[in-house]
Parts: sequence; C-alpha cells; structure tokens
Amino acid sequence: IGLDIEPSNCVLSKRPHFAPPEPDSHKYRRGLLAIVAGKMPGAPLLSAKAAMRSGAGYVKLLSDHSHPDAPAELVVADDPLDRALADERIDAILIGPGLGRDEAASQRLSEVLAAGRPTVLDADALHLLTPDLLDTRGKTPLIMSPHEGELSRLCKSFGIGSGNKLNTASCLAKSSGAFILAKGPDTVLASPEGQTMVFPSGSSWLSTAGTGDVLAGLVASRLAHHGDAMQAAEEGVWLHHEAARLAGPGFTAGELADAVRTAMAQLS
Ligand code: NPW
Ligand code: AMP
Ligand code: MG
Repeated sequence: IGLDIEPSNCVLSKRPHFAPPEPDSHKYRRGLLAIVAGKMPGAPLLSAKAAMRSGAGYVKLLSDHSHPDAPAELVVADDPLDRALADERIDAILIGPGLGRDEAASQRLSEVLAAGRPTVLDADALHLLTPDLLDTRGKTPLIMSPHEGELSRLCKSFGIGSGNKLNTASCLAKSSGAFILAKGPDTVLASPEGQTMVFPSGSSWLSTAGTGDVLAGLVASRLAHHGDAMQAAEEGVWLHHEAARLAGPGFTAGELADAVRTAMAQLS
C-alpha cells in the first residue's frame, strides 16, 4: 500500500483478551466515563449503551436536556458543564456524537478540552476542532475517531496534505498530538509517537447510521477503564467488529450496542 512508514512501526492488530474486573474492584475503580451531550439525543445514548457494556463501571451523561429514553443504568446530570467536569473522579470524557455545530456546541468543546482529562473526540467535535484549541492541553491522552469526511476536514485544518490513509493518520497524529483512529473498511490507528496499526476489516453491515457513535462509546469506555489510549482504541475496534459479527446481517446501531455484551464474553 505504498507506505512511507517504517515497517517496524506498523503492526497488524491482534485479537485482545478482556480480563474480568479485579476482585476488589468497584464502580469508580472500573472507570467513570462522562459523555457530553448536545443537540441530538440519540447519538450520545448509543455511545452510552455501548460504553456501559464494555469496561467503565460508571457512565454519566452530561446534558442540558432531559432524556426520557435513557436507560435506567445511565446517570443523567444537568449541572452546568464546567461544574460537572470538575468532578475529580472522571477518568475519561467523550464529546462529539450528536453534539451539533453551533455556538453552544463550540463552548462545550472548549470546556471539555480545558478540563485536561483523557478525552475522545468524535463526530461534530471533529468539525469544530481547530489546532489552537489544543495549544494548552499538555500530555493527557486524546483520541480522535474520524470517518473519511471528518479525516479530510481535520487534515485541512491541521495543514496535512493528502496521501494514503496510514501516512495521513500518522502525520495528523504527530501534528495534533492525538491518537488518530481513522475509520472505514480499512480502519487504521496512529499514535503521536509514530506507531501505526492496521485492523482486519469489519462487517460491511457497519455502514449504517449510529455505528460510529457506538464505536466512540467503546473506545471511551476502555480509556476510562485503564487510561492507555492506543490500547483503548484497539480494543474498541475489536469489540465493534465482534459485536457486528454477532449481531448478524441488517443490525441497527442499537442492536450493535446490545451485542457488545456478548462480544465481551467472546473476547474474555
Ligand atoms: P459526501 O457524500 O462525501 O459528499 P457528517 P454524520 C461525508 C450524529 N448522528 N461516512 C459525506 O459527504 C453524529 O454523531 C446521530 C460518512 C457526508 O455527507 C453527528 O453528531 C445519530 N460520511 C451528526 O449526526 C445517528 C462521509 O461527510 C458527510 C464519509 C452528523 O454525523 C447518525 C456526513 O458527515 C449520526 O451518527 C464516511 N465514510 N466520508 C442519532 N441516532 O442521533 C465522507 N463523508 O455531517 O459528519 O454526518 O457522520 O452523520
Ligand atoms: P460513522 O461514519 O462515524 O457512523 O462510523 C461508521 C463506523 O462503521 C466506523 O467504525 C466504520 O469503520 C464502520 N464502517 C462504515 N462502513 C463500513 C464498511 N463498508 N465496512 C466496514 N466497516 C464500515
Ligand atoms: Mg460518526
């Protein structure tokens, strides 16, 4: 595929193995994930349903709106975002699915980035992101999970030229300081330090609305659970692909999120 990447820095991802929680674990030790909602309620709920089944012990939806369709296990909080994000127990934040792209969405993204926690940016957050927003972030892990359209927008914004996907993702990772999970049938992962990873293809039935929101929830849940960004992104992709395989043909994104539980069992 015409790589400009050192072969020793590119690996094929291997099927992971998920251990059960430690015997002395409790919900906060397993990881508290805060999902920041915005305009569209469906997308963050898909992320939350996937997240609750994949590692995090506590998933909280930070939202200005009420969510009558939220599952009972999901903690929905409508405190002002800056106050909600001050909770020291938050291990990771996900923002982007269903966020919207208006002024209020921009403000929420700035507050999340200012909080300086391990963070996953997806969907609308990737449309709103500009390089200056990352200037003061420091070394806390940041993962971005763009589809092709979002990747090309990010590349324009960060001044990255076009090329093959692995090189593009790697350049963007180096220039942004984020882990880049570039999605599609040919999903690749690149770290800011120059490591890259390719994955076996997932089911083409994943090409349906909301599956990216499910993946973002999986990656963020793993990040909240153990804090290793490369591993979290890798595990998220495997859970996504395994859930798609188990859900069978014609699944909806909601059914994909439901299948995550069995996917966890298969990978345990
Ligand atoms: P084209 O065709 O190349 O000209 P957006 P989104 C381009 C939420 N959702 N995959 C393509 O343009 C998300 O979380 C809510 C897709 C296309 O027109 C976001 O908040 C759901 N697009 C919001 O909706 C479930 C690709 O980009 C444009 C592409 C918008 O997110 C659904 C679309 O991109 C959804 O997830 C690719 N591989 N490559 C809910 N249940 O509430 C190029 N494009 O505007 O970012 O649209 O991904 O749907
Ligand atoms: P999004 O566009 O953000 O909803 O994300 C779509 C998800 O489905 C990503 O995880 C993609 O990798 C996956 N996906 C989309 N189309 C395909 C395809 N044709 N084959 C395999 N995976 C796909
Ligand atoms: Mg998406």
